[in-house]
Amino acid sequence: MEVTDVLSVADISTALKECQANNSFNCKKFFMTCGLSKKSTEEIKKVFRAIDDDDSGFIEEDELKFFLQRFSAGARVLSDNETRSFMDIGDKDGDGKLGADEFVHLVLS
Ligand SMILES: [Ca+2]
Repeated sequence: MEVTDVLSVADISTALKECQANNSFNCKKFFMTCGLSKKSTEEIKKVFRAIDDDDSGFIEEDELKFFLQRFSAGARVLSDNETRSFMDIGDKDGDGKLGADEFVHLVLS
């Protein structure tokens, strides 16, 4: 499964350009621009599984760091601050990782 099965390459490229500068990543803006926030729960879960590289059922902080590279191999790595604030916004139950339902909620909220 590739994220491009769900999202268009052009929309992904626009979303990546918006957060090219260091520390400019905003997950809400990214989900909006890449088109993910308009997708169905099932499609969002497909993207979740693409980001959950080790198939643990959760996106951990070390996977979140490479979030942008799941969309395009040449994209940058998120900074520690960006990774932490992304996790803080999405991790509703405070277990330090993102579950599929937390991810869907974050994308659609
Ligand atoms: Ca994982």
